[in-house]
Amino acid sequence: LLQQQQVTKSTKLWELMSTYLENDVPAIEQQISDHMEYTLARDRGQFDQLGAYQATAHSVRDRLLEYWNDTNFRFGELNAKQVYYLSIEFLLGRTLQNALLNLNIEGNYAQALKELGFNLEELYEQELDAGLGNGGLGRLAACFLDSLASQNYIAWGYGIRYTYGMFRQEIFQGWQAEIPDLWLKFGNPWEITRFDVKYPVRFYGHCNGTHWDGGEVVFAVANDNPIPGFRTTNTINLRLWASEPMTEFDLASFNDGNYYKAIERRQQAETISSVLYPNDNSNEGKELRLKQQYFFCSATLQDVIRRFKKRSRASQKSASTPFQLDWTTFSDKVAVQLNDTHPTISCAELFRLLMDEEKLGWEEAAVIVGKTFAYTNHTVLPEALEKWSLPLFSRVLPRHLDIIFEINRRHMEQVSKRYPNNDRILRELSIIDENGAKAVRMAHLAIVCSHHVNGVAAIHSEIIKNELFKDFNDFYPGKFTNVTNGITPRRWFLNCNKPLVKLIANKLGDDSFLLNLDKLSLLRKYAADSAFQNEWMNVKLAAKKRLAQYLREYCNVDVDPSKALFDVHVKRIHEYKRQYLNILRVIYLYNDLRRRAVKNDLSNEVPKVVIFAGKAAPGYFRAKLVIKLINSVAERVNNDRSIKGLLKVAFMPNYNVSLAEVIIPASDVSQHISTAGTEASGTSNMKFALNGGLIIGTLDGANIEIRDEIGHENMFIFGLTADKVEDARREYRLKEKIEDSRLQETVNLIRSGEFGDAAYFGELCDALFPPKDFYLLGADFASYLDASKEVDRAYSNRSEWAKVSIMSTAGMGKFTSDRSIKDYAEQIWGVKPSPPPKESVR
Ligand code: B1H
Repeated sequence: LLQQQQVTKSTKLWELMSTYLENDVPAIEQQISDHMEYTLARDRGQFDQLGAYQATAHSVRDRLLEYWNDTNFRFGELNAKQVYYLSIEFLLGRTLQNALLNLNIEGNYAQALKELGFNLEELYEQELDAGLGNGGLGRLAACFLDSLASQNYIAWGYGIRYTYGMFRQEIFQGWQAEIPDLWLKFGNPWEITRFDVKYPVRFYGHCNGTHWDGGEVVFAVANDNPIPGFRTTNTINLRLWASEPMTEFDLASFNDGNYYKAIERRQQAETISSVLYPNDNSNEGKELRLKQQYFFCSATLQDVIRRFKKRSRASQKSASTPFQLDWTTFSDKVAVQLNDTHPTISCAELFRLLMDEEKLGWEEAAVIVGKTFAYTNHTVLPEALEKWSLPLFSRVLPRHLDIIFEINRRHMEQVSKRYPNNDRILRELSIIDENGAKAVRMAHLAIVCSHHVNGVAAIHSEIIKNELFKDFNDFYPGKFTNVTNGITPRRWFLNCNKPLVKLIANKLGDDSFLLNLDKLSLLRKYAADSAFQNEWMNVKLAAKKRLAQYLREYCNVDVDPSKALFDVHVKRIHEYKRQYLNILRVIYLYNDLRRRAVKNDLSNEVPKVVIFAGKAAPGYFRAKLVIKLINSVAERVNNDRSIKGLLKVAFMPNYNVSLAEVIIPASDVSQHISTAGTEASGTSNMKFALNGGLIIGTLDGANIEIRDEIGHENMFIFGLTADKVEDARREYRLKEKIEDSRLQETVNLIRSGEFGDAAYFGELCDALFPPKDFYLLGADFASYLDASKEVDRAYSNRSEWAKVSIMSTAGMGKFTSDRSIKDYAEQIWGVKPSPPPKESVR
């Protein structure tokens, strides 16, 4: 399909293209003006902010393309093992500032735009977020791309170019409303559509042995997004596939006189890459979702194989013997990382391509598959583990179901050899779930086909090994491992908190900690230095002032940032993340304030604003109810003059990457309070602590490792530990009522209609009573209130607070995604960095 075009070699062209754009201010001005005139066709000398942003973006894109082309050329020449990171989500956020900072040209751009009459900071606000992900999983993929590029790995990302990303959240009368995300409405200057790079992908049809035919075929078209490394020219590619109808007319329909139907079919093709499924940590089992998964996996593997062949051929060019493709070298050249089970169908697809298209035998193909894939698990919540019913699967992907059956037959053979006459273990380890309606268990397929399986934080990896996949861990000793998540300090430190980065760079002598985050530990020796504490707290105050403005503008909430404690709880709304526990605490604190107000006992009270943000999956009623409750409580609390403004509550609409970049630097304390054993890792905990925010949290996910790094005394830890959770549940089920009087009082207040809508909130109240309360809010409530009180106490001592804040930042070295990527590279992929040659580092 990729038609080989006649290639013309032009020395002149090569010379012209080998010169790079200058980065001095006049050159930048000229290029921005050229793009305004020639790319955007704007009136001379008259531009609005959007036009200025777009022209600026195009000029930055030109620079990215230079590096990106050089990088791809170098990857081809090296012909070394390349990492492919497959993810159904990449939550990139905005690109302009990140690109300017990574290329180290932000200052000159600011200057050039100033000369042209614009303010670069304002132009940043014109860019719409690329919200092609739900939450932590998608943002992790984006951070990993930054670290792969910055550390000079040979790597590409692959995913889907959704026409509509994560929905925009608006709040109407306290309720969440979902609005389509038109992120492409002004075009996207950061992508390059590769009309010539497209692959056919088949669905449905019938299968005769290895011959799969009929059904419908769509094209996957490549859209490339350059990902620049930080202070390196290594610029990797994120290739996102868009679906397109096949160009041939559907002749059958056409000849039937059904022209309309033929067009309709074409539209169906576009549907595949049209919208991101907005569920975090839950699986719907929808046909279109399975098609999305296969669509991007099939296109990706066809592309990877094409590249493997091309590079193999090129590297053997000089040999005298005729070219013979050596498939046994495939896994020396290709490492595929599966970001959760969403891309797992690619294991079966590689089997299919190798056997049906390339005519390899099963054994040969199996060896290649087994050395190519590795799988990252991100959740132990049962509702999130992907299963596809057999009837659905066999209809959409008949050939793949046959392949999976054969993988499973051989796998079951191995299992019975090892555990003769053990039905329990056969059932447990089978890829096919036969308890109830039969289904394909994607995690089991991923485990069987991968050489490594990892969890995303130490405790999570232990739970996987000892509970969720215990029998697999016994069956495959050494396959399971841990790679603790990380975040990129470029976006989550330099981009979002330049004043703090500057302050630290001044103290430590340079900003090399941005590529070597362990160096932050050198800050520990200044933690008690009162002059430094002062500067530190002033940086925090400036960030809080900025957020206070947002609170006024978007939430109509007025707070004094120099007095109020900013208490932040931002993440997807989910029962296991326990925003409900937090709002129960807020209600308790409010009621307590009212009581004390009557007694004139409000002195020494720490004023605080409790800030919530996060989206609920559109079909997750209870999560939406929690949003409504938060807004109802805010309405009541913020308007009660008796408490003298000592407590404010805000729900900030439409939490996304850009809003996170404003909130995170401004947080005094943030909430990471999942029921122990449920949050695989969490990554916002790392972002807050890196920016000097204190953490109140349970011993769950990465909180545990954060505590190990920054010290127990520098965190507010509360609640049950994971090993106590099961017993606590059992105990609670036997109880007859809520025993904690403070919780009972709080529930009564909601039931009394204090916050309106008592009928709605009844459901939430009921959920706390035994034998319910699966997420153990009741069991943790008392210790949560204690921890909250301890936060207030600590905040009253400015110097003590500053010290803990500095110690938090100082302890975050481990949680850079650079370290995570290095762990993957060494433990799982077997690859090393390949820095570009010195002369190309400009
Ligand atoms: C995480 C998901 C997830 N784990 C299914 N699982 C999805 C599952 O659309 N779906 O079907 C979408 C997302 N997301 C998160 O991954 C974990 O909850 C976090 O604890 C973790 O930090 C993050 C990155 O590893």
